[in-house]
Amino acid sequence: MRLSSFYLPTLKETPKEAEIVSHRLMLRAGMVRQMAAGIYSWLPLGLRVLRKVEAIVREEQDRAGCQEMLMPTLQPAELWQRSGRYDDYGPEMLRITDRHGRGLVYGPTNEEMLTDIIASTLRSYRDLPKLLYHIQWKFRDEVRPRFGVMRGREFLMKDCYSFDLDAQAARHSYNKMFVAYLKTFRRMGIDAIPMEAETGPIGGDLSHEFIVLADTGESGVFWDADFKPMELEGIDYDDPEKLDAVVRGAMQFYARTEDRHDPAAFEAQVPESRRRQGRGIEVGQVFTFGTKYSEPLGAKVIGPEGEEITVEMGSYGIGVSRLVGAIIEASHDQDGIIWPDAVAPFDLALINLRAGDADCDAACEDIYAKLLAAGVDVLYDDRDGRPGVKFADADLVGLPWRLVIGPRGLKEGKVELKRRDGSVDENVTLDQAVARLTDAAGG
Ligand code: P5A
Repeated sequence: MRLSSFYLPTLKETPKEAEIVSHRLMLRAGMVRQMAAGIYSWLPLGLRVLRKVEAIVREEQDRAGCQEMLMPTLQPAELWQRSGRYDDYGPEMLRITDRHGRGLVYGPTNEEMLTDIIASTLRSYRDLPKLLYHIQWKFRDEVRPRFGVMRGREFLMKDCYSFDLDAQAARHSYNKMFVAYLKTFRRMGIDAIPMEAETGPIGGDLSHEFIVLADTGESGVFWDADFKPMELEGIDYDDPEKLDAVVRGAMQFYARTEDRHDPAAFEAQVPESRRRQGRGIEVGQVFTFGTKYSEPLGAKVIGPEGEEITVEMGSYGIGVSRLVGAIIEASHDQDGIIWPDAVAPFDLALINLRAGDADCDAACEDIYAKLLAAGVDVLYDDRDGRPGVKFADADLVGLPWRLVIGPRGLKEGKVELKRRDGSVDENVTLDQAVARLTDAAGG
């Protein structure tokens, strides 16, 4: 993509309304624009990141044996009256009346809707288990939407729902999702700690939030500094014992959100030197809640002995749009974003230091074509502008690699290859640059 034609409305000024760094950087880098409180448009640069995050979430859901579907954003109010949540959900739920006077809600979550689908389609215990998910916009009329896409009113969520025959099978589904979440967040280059959490309006008795530690996070959290990231390679989702061991391994460390915090247990389990208290961003939450929805909505199957069995359920959410902000909170410096490779909007910023100079233009055009052909996603700064502006924009946008081509280096056949995180800073030949970048892009 040529920067001269790419729609990238960057801002020089720091927007006043943005209280935290990820929100400031997303606005300044031209990723999003606010349309109303907590409601955003995603501009091309932001959308590229959102789509990458979404793709990783989707791949890991599929690997864990979940099947993707798509439910609508608008739901009949009647479904929520049947589950009893129509009144319980309160003013957070946006209620709409259509031209025929029928009640609709803009879905804040989909337990009712999918349970209703299952109730009217599954007949036999042989149809279970089922793990179904979708990635769809949700609406929650938050009292105080803030921090940009972190606490939006309209936001993109991946929500998965499990349907099992008994509590043990439901626990296996919960464990599958727990491990899939650890893998998902790790692939995005962030550490998310699973913490015991309250179940809130979703309900049930067992729940974990996946927390990225950050001072700007909205959740107060307590954890054991010895918490170790788990080994996740080669885990077979069909091996219940192995999965259970991973989940138990994670749960043996004290890690809880403040609603669940138990000071006495914290002191008993964790030596003082390892006790940590701080703040974090909740990027996902998993729940298991038995028959809370299947009972009132009639999701039953016929068991092996011909008896009726109400299915056991769980639900599992990831804040897809929130993750974009959370990743920036976890990875930036004073000059801008530092994208982890897996979610970067492009792989490389190619900077032509003297656009209009015949040699610089020729070298840039040549390497741009070669890199694109090798599968490297390049944002080529071909604008006619000062080097300082180009460097500042490249730092702000934060692509993992930067290749600078200028008249002086070119005379010696050299270009400058850098990593945004500072781990590489070398003068190399054009051919070496192509080889290195092709390698890094997995080509
Ligand atoms: C689980 C899936 C649920 O709604 N039902 C379906 C369950 N869980 S949850 O914890 O309430 O939400 C799941 C994740 O969505 C993100 N999230 C938000 N992101 C941005 N703005 C918001 N206002 C917002 N509310 C929730 C969080 O990442 C949460 O973990």
